[in-house]
Amino acid sequence: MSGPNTNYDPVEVAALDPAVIEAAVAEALGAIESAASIEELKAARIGVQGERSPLALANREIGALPPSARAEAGKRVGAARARVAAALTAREAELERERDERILVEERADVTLPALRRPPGARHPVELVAQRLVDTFVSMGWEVAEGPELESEWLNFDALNLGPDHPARQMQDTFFLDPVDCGLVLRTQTSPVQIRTMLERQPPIYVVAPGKVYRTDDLDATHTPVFHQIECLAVDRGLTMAHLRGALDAFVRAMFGEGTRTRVRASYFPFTEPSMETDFGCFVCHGAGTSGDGGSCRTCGGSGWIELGGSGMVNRKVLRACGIDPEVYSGFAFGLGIERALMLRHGVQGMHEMVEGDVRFSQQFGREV
Ligand code: FA5
Repeated sequence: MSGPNTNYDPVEVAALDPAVIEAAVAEALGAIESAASIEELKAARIGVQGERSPLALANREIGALPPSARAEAGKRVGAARARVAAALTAREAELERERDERILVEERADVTLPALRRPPGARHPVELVAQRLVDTFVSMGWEVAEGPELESEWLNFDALNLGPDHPARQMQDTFFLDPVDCGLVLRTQTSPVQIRTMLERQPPIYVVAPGKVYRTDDLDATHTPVFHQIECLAVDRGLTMAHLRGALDAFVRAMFGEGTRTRVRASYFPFTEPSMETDFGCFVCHGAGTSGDGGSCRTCGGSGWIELGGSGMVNRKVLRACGIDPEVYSGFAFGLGIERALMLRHGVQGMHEMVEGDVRFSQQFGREV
């Protein structure tokens, strides 16, 4: 910057020459206009407004002018800088608008595109119905008991009073483990959980045991080689057949509703005495036993009834074998097929649908049965 000089002629200061200032403004406006992005405009701003820009340098020269000349020079430089500043602001707004429009186009979300969401999973309806059965008993104060699927032959048969010659022990019913004399089977029923429970606990006993069981049955409308049962066992003072009927009725009502047709008939199980079988009315032929073409109903085999489960008063021999005095305590037990319960509750026409694993079958039930 030049020093103060009273004889100074502003016209002779090149930086303040109106033509030079006009040229600096024109150059600045050109640089601003040609900035094609906000980043380029930032770089241009340093060149036209920064400390070393022509107009900033001209501004510094004003202080060296005689006082009489400063006002006019100041106005000229100020006006020039204001034009440049206004052009910067306008170009900046323009570039920001362009950028926003571009982002809106580039980042547009197509809300009509099909969603890639995975459908939520759900448990198999057999599991759901088992849970509902368990809940029915738990709500009456019963506890849940468990046993292994690979069971000792002794617990699956002998302890339940199924002697070595009982037909259920034959190879056609039971999956034995190799070698056959290893004493292990895939359990054919949940009844061994009765024995496990009575060996572990003292009466009063009220337990419910759901689980998977295995038999060498062929797959047909009402049978599958792998199925589920739910076992209920009560041992207490003074329990009678009336309590058993009451528990069965409460269970059937809670599970299938008031109008369900069931019947009990005398039966035989070595571990209960007396024993009963509970059947429900066939939901395909509605008890008629015949199909539409006049033949016998394939679902119930023509009887009009489908077996739901067995039951009875716990055999005194079984109580004694488990260390429970039958003179003091009595007990009742029942074991029901869960797939059959699902058939009855939801009118499922055959066992195939339940075991084939087609997700369309399960989807009909959702998360609750
Ligand atoms: C028993 O398994 C006895 N443990 C039940 C029991 C428990 C009796 C407690 C007395 C006291 P059963 O073999 O009848 O009984 O089988 C019980 C139920 O399992 C049958 O009524 C039926 O609903 C179901 N079930 C039997 N076999 C199959 C199969 N292959 N597929 C599907 N469900 C079956």
